Amino acid sequence: MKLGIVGLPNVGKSTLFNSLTKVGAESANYPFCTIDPNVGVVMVPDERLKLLADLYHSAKVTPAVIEFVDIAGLVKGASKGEGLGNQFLANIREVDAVVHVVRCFEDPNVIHVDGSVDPVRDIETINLELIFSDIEILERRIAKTVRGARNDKTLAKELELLNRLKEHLEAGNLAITYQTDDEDEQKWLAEYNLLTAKPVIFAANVSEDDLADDGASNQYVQEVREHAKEQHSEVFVICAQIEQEIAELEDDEKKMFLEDLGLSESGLEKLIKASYRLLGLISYLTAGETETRAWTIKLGTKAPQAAGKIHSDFERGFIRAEVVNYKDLLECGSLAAAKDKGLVGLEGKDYVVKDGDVILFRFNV
Ligand SMILES: Nc1nc2c(ncn2[C@@H]2O[C@H](COP(=O)(O)OP(=O)(O)O)[C@@H](O)[C@H]2O)c(=O)[nH]1
Ligand SMILES: [Mg+2]
Repeated sequence: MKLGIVGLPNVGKSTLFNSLTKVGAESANYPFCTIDPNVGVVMVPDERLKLLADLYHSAKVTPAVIEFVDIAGLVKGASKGEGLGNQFLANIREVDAVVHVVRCFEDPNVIHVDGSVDPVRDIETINLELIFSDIEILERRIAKTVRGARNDKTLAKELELLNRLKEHLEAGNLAITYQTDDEDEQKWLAEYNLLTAKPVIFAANVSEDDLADDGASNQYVQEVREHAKEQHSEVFVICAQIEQEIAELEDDEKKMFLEDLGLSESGLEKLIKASYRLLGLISYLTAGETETRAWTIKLGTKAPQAAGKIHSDFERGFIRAEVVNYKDLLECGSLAAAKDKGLVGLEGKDYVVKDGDVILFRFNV
């Protein structure tokens, strides 16, 4: 999974990015791999892994990971620019979801590019650039389709969609709010890979004082929440500056620090949970002496496809899955004890994998 961090300059994107990737640096299995300075890999915090690893005395623990990209340079007019601006937009095209950082903190020392704090105006500025960029893509596609559409029913249908989508965007709407039940249309929409069709999570960057009540007393945050509802997005409240301080701490210090602030989890944890929800993701687990590991799948994935995440042979040669909920396994103390109690299911190829399933796949190739 790849998340792109976007927003106007000076809203706290890099501060957030740095705090996220610093946390990643602590992982032994995924050392902070700097693919380039703006890309970082972060492990998904998952307390179930440690418990299972203790049970199995696992030599290795491998969490699921998320890749973050700090996408700078989105400003008014970015979609018009020949060079750089468009390059930034191209970076967004590659991500699964967008984390849109908006400034909800007052600080006279940090300049705002538009002179004042106004998160909804900022969101609209960025959205407009994304919309312009999408319209350009649609126009190019229309130009390619128009000739063939005269003699080809499928192309004619696609052209209708393209024109309807273009109107939708020209009216200031995002592609994600374009609703269709038509399977062809859904397929084409996925192909176009429009920026405004991507799921968005807003990160409302507040000052430290606004953290404890989750931004409830911050008027800007309320405005962002209203706006997010309209565009089917989630909001989470962070203080990027504090997040950076938290990232420097050891685990037990971290807990105390968060408690002092009246928080139960760090911004990173909130962000990862929000992205899992938004993208409809869950994790199943594999556990053993060699390795205990979390695997990310889409909600609704069946056993063979889930097995395919580990290795294509597991999917191809899938026979069955031995499945036990991690809590049951921990309570029983061993797989054998869980079996005795009838808590281990033998599941076939139609089994839909659940969050927290510990699975042993049987396969034959
Ligand atoms: N007061 C305050 N300043 C912040 C916060 N987050 C970031 N900043 C400051 O705002 C400036 C711009 O932050 P940066 O992360 O570089 O913004 P970017 O341009 O969006 O990447 C820096 O001086 C940060 O220290 C915050 O939560 N509160
Ligand atoms: Mg930056």
